Formats: sequence, structure tokens, C-alpha cells
Amino acid sequence: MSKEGSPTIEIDGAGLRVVIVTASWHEKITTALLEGTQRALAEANVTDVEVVRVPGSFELSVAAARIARSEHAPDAIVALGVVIRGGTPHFDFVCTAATDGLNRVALETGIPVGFGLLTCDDEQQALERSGMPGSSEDKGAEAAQAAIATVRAL
Ligand code: DLZ
Repeated sequence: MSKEGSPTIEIDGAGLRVVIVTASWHEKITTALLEGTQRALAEANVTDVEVVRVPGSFELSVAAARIARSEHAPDAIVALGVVIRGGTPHFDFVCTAATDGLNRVALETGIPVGFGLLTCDDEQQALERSGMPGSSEDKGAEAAQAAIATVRAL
């Protein structure tokens, strides 16, 4: 997807509570996404941030659902993961489950979920979007900014 057309948003997340739920597959890249998310939240003055780690991207939805329905539910959730296409249809199943599941959590609970799931053909594509030094995009930061901006818009 092209970055052209992406909005410039001024966000202030002071006083908000955010939970980041991150998958652990492709650790170097998910770590970079996490750092980008944390950086963006700090820049938006969000100080109440919790990180929840799950094994793979398939588990992101159930974790987000539990977090969104908990007593201490956050104002927003940011979901992070990296799925890289392999030689079987597994890629499609994991991407669809994570995407549909996270969308359902947002729709059913009304809690904005920032979508920081990279669905890539190869590792190089994921590295380029990871936010690590030298990469062209920072999808973790973008997901955090979108989640905060949505909370503020509602
Ligand atoms: C099994 C699997 C595979 C093959 N690839 C990925 C991947 O690229 N990214 C990711 O986040 N998770 C992957 N997984 C793990 C699944 O998401 C899930 O954790 C397992 O199927 C166990 O439920």
C-alpha cells in the first residue's frame, strides 16, 4: 500500500491508557515495530502504556478481545505482528484471522485498535516498514498515531 494520501495528524494522548499487544514471530522486526509504537506514544504524551506479548499473529485477536473486555480496559489497543508469506496457504489463514479478529474487537467493544500487522511477501518488505534505522516506513508508529487520533475523534 502506498504512503501517498496518508494524513498529517496532530495528536495529544495525554491521560490515555494504551495496551500494545505484540506477536513474537520475526523478533527483530516485531521489536522494531514495538519501539516505533512506544516512541510515537511517548511523543503523543501517552504515559500509561502496557505491553502484552503473544506467540504469533494468530493470537493477537484473542488477546485484544480479553484486554478490551477487561475491567481495566484501555482507551486504545495497538496490535503488532509480522506475517511473511511461505509456500503454503498458512499465510492467508493467519492474516485473515488476525485482520478480521482485530476488526471485530474494535467494532464489538468500540475501543480503537491500531493495526500494526505487516503482511509481507518476504523479510525485506517487512524490514522496510519496521521503523528500524534505514527503513522507509514506521508502521508501529503509524498504528499508534491512528489509534490515538481515533480516540480523540470520537
Ligand atoms: C505458524 C506460523 C507461521 C508459519 N508463520 C508466522 C508468521 O510469519 N508470523 C506470525 O506472527 N506467526 C506465524 N505463525 C504462528 C501463528 O501465528 C500461531 O502462533 C500458530 O499457528 C499457533 O496458533
